[in-house]
Parts: sequence; structure tokens; C-alpha cells
Amino acid sequence: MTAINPVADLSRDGDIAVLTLNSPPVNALSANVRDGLAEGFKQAIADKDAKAIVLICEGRTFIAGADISEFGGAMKGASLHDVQAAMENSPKPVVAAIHGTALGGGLEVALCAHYRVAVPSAKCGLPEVNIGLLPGAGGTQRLPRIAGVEKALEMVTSGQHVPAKECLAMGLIDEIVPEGSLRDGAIAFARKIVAEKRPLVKVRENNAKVEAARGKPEIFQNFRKANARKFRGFMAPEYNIRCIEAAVNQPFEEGLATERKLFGEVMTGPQSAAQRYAFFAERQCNKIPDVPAETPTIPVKKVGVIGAGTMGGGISMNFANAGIPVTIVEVKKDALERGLSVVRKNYENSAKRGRFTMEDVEKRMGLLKGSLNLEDLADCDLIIEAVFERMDIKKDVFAKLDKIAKQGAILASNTSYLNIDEIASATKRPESVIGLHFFSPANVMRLLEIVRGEKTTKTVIATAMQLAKKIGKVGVLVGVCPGFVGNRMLAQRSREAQKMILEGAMPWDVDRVLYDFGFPMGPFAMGDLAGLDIGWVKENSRGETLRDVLCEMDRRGQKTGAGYYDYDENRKATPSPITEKIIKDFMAKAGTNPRTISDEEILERSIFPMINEGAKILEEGKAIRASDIDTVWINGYGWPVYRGGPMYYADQIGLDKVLTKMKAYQAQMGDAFKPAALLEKLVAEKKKFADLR
Ligand code: 3H9
Repeated sequence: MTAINPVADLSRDGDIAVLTLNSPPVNALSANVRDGLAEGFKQAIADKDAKAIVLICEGRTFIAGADISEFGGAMKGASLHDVQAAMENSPKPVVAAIHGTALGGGLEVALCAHYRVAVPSAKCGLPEVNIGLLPGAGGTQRLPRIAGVEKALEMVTSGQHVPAKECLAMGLIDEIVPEGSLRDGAIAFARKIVAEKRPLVKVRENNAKVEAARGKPEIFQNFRKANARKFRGFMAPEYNIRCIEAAVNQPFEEGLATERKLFGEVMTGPQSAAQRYAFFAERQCNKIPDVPAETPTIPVKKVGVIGAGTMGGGISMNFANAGIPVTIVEVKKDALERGLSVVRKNYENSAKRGRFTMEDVEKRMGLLKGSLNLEDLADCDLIIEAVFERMDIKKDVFAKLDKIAKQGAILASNTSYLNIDEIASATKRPESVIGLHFFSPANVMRLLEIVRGEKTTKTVIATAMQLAKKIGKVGVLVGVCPGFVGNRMLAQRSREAQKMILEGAMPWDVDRVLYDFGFPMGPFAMGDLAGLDIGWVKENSRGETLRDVLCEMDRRGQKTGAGYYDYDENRKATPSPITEKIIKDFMAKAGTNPRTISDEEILERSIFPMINEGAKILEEGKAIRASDIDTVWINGYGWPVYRGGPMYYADQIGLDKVLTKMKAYQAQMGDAFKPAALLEKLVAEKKKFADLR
């Protein structure tokens, strides 16, 4: 074995050279790795006794892409394009041996090998689009030459990780070798290639599939049309599509040049910078200063969920999906049965959409056990309460759980607002109590706010963070305060939205501005979707607020066909003259003269108070860092990822601008706009939220 450099080794197994990369955590193509590849291939090609070359990686994965942290700075080390050329032009066969994930630049390297083998658990993909980029090392030109144009379009615009079996079917992988035997399997495959004198396949030369799509611009038009909603606001999907168009319409080298040019444009643009920031922000959330990575965790082998409503059912699905058995407790039999049948229906719908098989549906349902008896939770390692959002009810449940749950079990509340410490005080083990705030629909939304109580132990926190990852959530640790991070900031936006429609803006004006900013919907459309009667009690309603009046008229949102908006039978919304009249009556009663509120004001009043609240959250230590707040907003509230989150956005537009505007609104409209001390301080020091590390 020869060490090429600290991250690459070259060895020989008989007549096969094996170039091994070992650059944790994910063998990303940093300068060192590119140098190792360049020198390694040079030596392997020069080795007269080597008849073929296998490229393989140590650790958890094959190359997972370019080193994202290198972007934006000066590039050092060997050029990736030179490495690829050396591989492709090698006079002896090059075989890429894939385990884990071959992603982005990693797959682009593998596509320059003459053959690819993989273990069954391996996945391949070009996920650059998720960080606002496109594959810049030939991926958009080579992939359609193997997978065909339609599949390539789908892969580059979704970033999906395609399982080995599917890759084999489309020819992206040439052979699957047994799990755990990648090295031996790849060497044996290389020997076979040599023995059979198989050709040195250069993907760039396979033109049949791209030629088949030439002269058919409708392929691209239809694809754009079908995905217009999904791609709205994003730059990168369109740029990826243009590259695939180039693969079809231009010769290979020209296509490469187009790809390189378009890569440069997205790379230097603001969207990719924001999306790369969001990528690292999400991973940063796992780093909790006083809970080190080696903190022991509690094995969670069985989960209990109290409440089989929408929330409880959705929460349970997450665990069943991860293979963890769940006991769901309800008070009434019919509620339990209804809850379980909703879960089954959700699963069956996923199966119908091809996400998994009917067999998987049964497997998951088999992990869910319904019960009417709280005592059935006695052997659970984690119990999550998802009952009605009222402190007395929650405390009652926790007092009971305290008597039933086994020693060491984690007792969690799914409250979205209430004080975890007060809930914990109903037990004799507040150290085991934590908040696990799932977002609706809980089986879909990625965010999990993990709420740390005053006495919650580090072990319980570490377990919750680890579990979040296991069930595919982004766990963000937050502190106890009303509404935690997300809902506390949202309350600012809701207040201003309600105020603005009583000053002259209509609900659809506010919604349009926020939709155009990039949110999937504005606050009023969202209210209609959730139901305006959440927390509304008919008996107590006195027609004092707009919501009271709407609910009293049975305009309770989409489910009743009307709310702020009118809805047709397909739930398509149109601005409602009835709502407009109610609003105008309210204003007349209050003696308010409607004024025109500019789009700029709508946006600033919606977003700046949220940023200000975020600053207070940081001041009070309720979030560890500004990027955690951004992660909450991107994953739980539909903040457009290409704008990086509210705190990142504030840094980009300038905190001085936010402060100046907050002061101006404060002078006009009062202390709802009072700037946070931290905002003032950062501006005085000419710093950003990102500087608070
Ligand atoms: C590209 O390739 C462009 C080319 O087309 C053009 C070239 C000219 N770079 O996610 P995890 C770190 S663009 C740097 O928790 P998992 C990550 O920050 C790239 N660092 O693990 C974390 O660090 P830490 C296209 C990276 O097992 C650690 O690795 N490729 C990179 O849950 C573990 O990450 C992608 O977009 C990177 N590329 O998931 C793939 N990747 O421990 C992005 C990871 O300090 N990566 N890190 O927090 C992923 O999707 C996942 O990390 C992966 C592993 C699935 C690989």
C-alpha cells in the first residue's frame, strides 16, 4: 500500500490497482481528495503490472460531492476536470466501487469511470439543485446519455437519491455486488472486464438517448409546465433544465461549456449562497454546546403516544416508519378506531402513489397498537402526549404518567405553546420531561422543536436529538417561552396581518405579498386551511373580532367552503365580497379611514417584527444561534429556503435597515415595533446575526 497523500492510498490486488480515498466524514472532493485522485490515477496508469483500476472509498460513503464549504473561496489543488479526463482517457479500465451515496461531484467522478459497481444499499444522485446549484462537472451531460432525458430531468431537478437497484435497471450501475463485499466484488468485476476484453466505455460517446430527444422541445415545455408550482421562485431547477436541453441540442464539449457557464451563474448568485447556508445551518443544529456528541443516550425501542387525533396519528406514523413499535392511547373506542383508520388511509394513499408497497402498509400498521388504557404505556421508553392544548389537561396527563411510566422513560409533550416546566412540575421526575413539538401534518413536516425544560437532563436532550434524525426530522433545540421559537415569531406576523386588514389592506393583498416573497401561502389562506374555529368557542363569541363574525356566519375556512376567501368545489379560493364588507363595516364602526398600504409596508410589517422577536429569542438564550431560528422557519413555516431564513435575510438586507424601519414604525404605531436591545447593539457594532457565534 502506498500513501498518495493523507486521504488517498494506492495498493494492488494481483493485477488490479486499488485507489482508496479516506476523507471523513463523507469523502467530499476537497483539494486534498482531488490531489489524491490526480496523483493516484497517474501512478496507477503508469503501473505496468496493473491491468485495471478500482476506485473505492473508506468510511460511511463513496464521494458525496464537491466540498460545499470550499465554494465561494479561492480553489486550491488539482482541478476536478483534469482528474475526470485522466479517468475517462485511462488506457486501462477504471471501475468505481460505490457504497453509501455517490452524490453530485461524486457521481460525476463515477460517471467518468468506464464501469460502476455498487452494493445493494448504495444510492446515486445529483442533488446540487437542493443547494441552488447544478452539477458542474459534466453530470448534466453524462446522466441523460445513460438514464435518458426524462429521467435525467427528474433527477437533476429533484435531487433524489436513486437506489442501486433502480440505477442498475437504467444502466447507471453495471453490477450489484453483495453487501459488505464491495472491494472483493469490484476487483472480481474488474478482472472479468479485463478477461473478457470489454471496451473502455466512455459515457460521453453514448449519444443515442440524447439524439432521441432532439427536435422535441415539448419534452422540456411539458416538464416545466408540470412542475411550475414546485419550482416557483427557485432559479436552480430552470438552470438544470437548460443544461439537459444543451445535452440534447449541442455536441458533448459544447454542452459541457454551457453547463460550466450556467454553473458559474448559479454559484455566484444569492439563492445558492442562501441554500448552502441553510444546508450547514441544519447540520449545525445538532451541535449543542453543553451536550457533547458523546453524551449517553437512552435506547428508544418502544414509544407511547397519547391521543389518536390528527397530531397523535401523524406522530405515531413517524416512529412506525422507522420500525419502532407504538402504542396509541385514546379515551374513547370510536376515537381510537377513527384515528387508526386515518393512519391506515394515509399509508394506503402513499402506497397508491408508489412511495411503498401494500406489504409495507401492513408492516407499519402492524407496529401500531391501539389501547384505551394509559397503563399499557408502562413499558415504553418514550411517551408523547398529544392531547388538547390546555394546561390543566396536560398536567393531569403527566401526573398520571408519572405513576405509570417506567423509571428512566422520557415523558414528552407535543405542546406548541405551553410552559414545559409547569407541565413537568406535575411529575416527580422533571428531569425526564421534554417538549417535542411536531408540526402538522406531523408525518410530513420536517421540523421538530425540541424544548428543553429547566431540569431536562443532557441524556434526555441527546436522545431526543438523535431520535429526530432517526425519524427523518430536523431537530432544533429551543428554550421554554410562550410559543417557543416558531410560534413566538409567527405571533408577530399574525398580529400585524390582522392590524393591516383593519387599516385598509385586504386579506388577499397581504397574502399576495407573502406568496410573492416565496411563502407557500399567506397568513389568511393559511388560517382558512387550518380552520378559523381553532380555539374559537361559539358560546363565548360576541362578534367582537373579525374571526368571531366569520365563524358565527359559519365561514370557518376551507372545510365550510368559506372563510376569509370564498371557495369553489375544488377548494379554489377567490377574494370574498362578503369578507370585504365585514372588514369595511368594522373599520367604519371604529371610525378608521381606509388607507392604501403599499406592498413594501405589508412585507416589512410582516417580517421585521419577526426578525426583531428572533433577536429577543437570541438575547434570552431561547435559541442557541441565529441559524437555528432560520432552520425552524425553513422547515416548519415555509420560509423560502432560497432566502435563507429570517435572520439570514435580515443580515443580507442589512440590520441597520431593519432597525431604522422598526424605529419609524414604532414612532407611527407604538411599541409593538420597539427594537430589541440585541438589534440595536449589533447595528451599533456594525455586526450581523451570523457574527454571534
Ligand atoms: C457538487 O457536488 C457540485 C459539483 O457538481 C460541481 C463541482 C465542480 N461538502 O448530512 P450529514 C458534512 S455540490 C462538505 O449529517 P448524513 C456535513 O456538513 C455537492 N461537507 O450526514 C456534516 O458535517 P458535520 C453535492 C459535507 O449521513 C457531515 O458531512 N452533494 C458535504 O446524514 C455529515 O453530514 C451534496 O449536496 C459536502 N458535500 O448524510 C450532498 N456533505 O458533521 C450533501 C456532507 O461537521 N450531503 N458534509 O456537521 C448530504 O446530502 C449528506 O451529508 C449525506 C450524508 C447524504 C452525504
